[in-house]
Amino acid sequence: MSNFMYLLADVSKIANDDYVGFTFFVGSMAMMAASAFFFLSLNQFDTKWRTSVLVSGLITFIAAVHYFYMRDYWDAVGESPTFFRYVDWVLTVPLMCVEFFLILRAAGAKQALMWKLIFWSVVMLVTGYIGEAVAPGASWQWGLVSGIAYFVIVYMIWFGEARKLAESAGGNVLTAHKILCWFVLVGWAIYPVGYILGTPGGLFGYDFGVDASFMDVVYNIGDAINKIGFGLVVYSLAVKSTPAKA
Ligand SMILES: *C/C=C(C)/C=C/C=C(C)/C=C/C1=C(C)CCCC1(C)C
Repeated sequence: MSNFMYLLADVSKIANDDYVGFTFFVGSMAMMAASAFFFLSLNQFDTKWRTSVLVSGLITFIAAVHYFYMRDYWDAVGESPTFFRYVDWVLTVPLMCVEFFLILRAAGAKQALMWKLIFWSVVMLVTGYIGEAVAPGASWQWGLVSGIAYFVIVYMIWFGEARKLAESAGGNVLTAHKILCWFVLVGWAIYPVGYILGTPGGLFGYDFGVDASFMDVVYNIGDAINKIGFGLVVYSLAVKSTPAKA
């Protein structure tokens, strides 16, 4: 078979029955398109909003690079690319924490707030990785620690100091902050649900018997919603906060 024929065979296989491969494929395009959109929009904003939109673009761009790689890995090895999944998250989730800091900076957010959010996000992801890949025999214990770190983040942004800053900022910043809070509470909850369903014994030892490829589909959909949607909230805040040019 020529290379071209391989390519055709590959594409039809993905389109027909390989939902993981297909969502990796669509995911990489969506992340790439979103990155181009965020990067190319930068010039239209006041300098103080540019960093926020730039970070939105970096989040989707880092994800796009991982998605291209994870798609190939899935195609070649036929296994879930768990390790690269977590490398992606450990880079992009702290950047989402940076977004909270950036939009609250004008209201007086201190870097300490950013570092606290980053710290808890790294705890959440490292312990989650251990439970999923290193010590699956103790997956619920590690998942529990990870879940506690997740709730610390939820608490800080919903009720803690981040919330207070958002309230003192008011207006568009408060609205954007609230929407981002919903992303973290509902959008991010997709991941622990995938973990519980897909890791044998993930919920206090209970086994739902769902296989790892199901988790990949769930995570791929979750990533697209969370990374692109989150970035668009920041983008629209920047649009609303930039005075229209005459
Ligand atoms: C773009 C990627 C994002 C927003 C990834 C977020 C991932 C999480 C919120 C993962 C959370 C987990 C738990 C809360 C417990 C079980 C283990 C994890 C790592 C799946």
